[in-house]
Amino acid sequence: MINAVSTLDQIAAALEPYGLVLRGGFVFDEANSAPPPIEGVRAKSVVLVGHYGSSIWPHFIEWRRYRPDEPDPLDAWSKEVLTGVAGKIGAKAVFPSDTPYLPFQQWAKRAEGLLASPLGLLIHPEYGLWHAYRGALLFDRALDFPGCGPQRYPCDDCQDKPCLSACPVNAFSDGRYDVVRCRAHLASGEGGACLNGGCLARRACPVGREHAYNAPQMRFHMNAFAQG
Ligand code: B12
Ligand code: SF4
Ligand code: SF4
Repeated sequence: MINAVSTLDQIAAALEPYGLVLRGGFVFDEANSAPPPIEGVRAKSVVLVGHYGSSIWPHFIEWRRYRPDEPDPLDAWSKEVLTGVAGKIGAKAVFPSDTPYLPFQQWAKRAEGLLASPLGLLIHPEYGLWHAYRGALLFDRALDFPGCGPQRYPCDDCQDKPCLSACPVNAFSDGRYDVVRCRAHLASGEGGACLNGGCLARRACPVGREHAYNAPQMRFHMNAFAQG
């Protein structure tokens, strides 16, 4: 195995100017098999890249000033940044919106030891529900990652589970997320609180509230989702 520390340090340094962070990684095995070969090369390791809170926002907004007409601006920004970083370190960048969908949440569980909240989003013990993935770097070699055990799972200690009762149309009532009901509410003219301030179920979670996205980022994601 190749010692990954210098590679990981290199990636972290390359991501830092964009407010992006390393979100762990692992060597593929039977439990988490590699995606099909890309350009004839099968990946051996994966490193996840994302953000906590609004760390990317000022960098993305600055970039967007010069690309006001980009149809999927956050995806386009992520692709530009990560493809550049991947080229410098001999990796291949892949993205959450690539189809067929790559199992980003399964990878993230393994890479950072997170578990899913009742909403479907992975919950982080410090940042709560306020984090996401912007891409992943695939390597054709086995990197030697520092170990990552399971993290504390905040939902175990959360008696009242306010996330499950905060949605005005009970989109999480049957143990699953009713996306049709959610989108109908957003389109009904009654969903202003969600569209402008963010999903009320997500906002009801007490964990990592101080890392909730800023207002423009909240509106951006909700409007992109509502139009999606
Ligand atoms: C399709 C999709 C959706 C669909 C369907 C989700 C679903 N039922 O699976 C819709 C459009 C509903 C959706 C909505 C949202 N999504 Co979405 N979505 C995806 C996407 C592109 C593919 C999911 C998939 O099928 N993967 C393929 C399978 C094989 O991979 P997987 O890891 O096994 O998939 C897991 C998920 O499907 C998950 N899951 C099951 N039910 C639900 C329900 C929800 C709400 C979510 C988020 C996940 C989820 O369980 C699977 C097993 O771990 C992923 C990115 C990705 N490539 O994974 C983002 C992703 C799961 N979404 C994400 C987010 C943030 C959202 C939104 C909050 C968007 C927003 N507004 O910001 C919303 C939630 C709605 C709301 N009210 O706010 C994040 C989750 C980050 C995290 N902290 O866990 C991801 C990882 C994208 C990213 N860039 O980080 N999403
Ligand atoms: S409100 Fe409680 S159960 Fe819901 S996501 Fe937050 S910690 Fe987990
Ligand atoms: S965005 Fe609003 S309607 Fe949709 S799940 Fe969240 S709280 Fe419910």
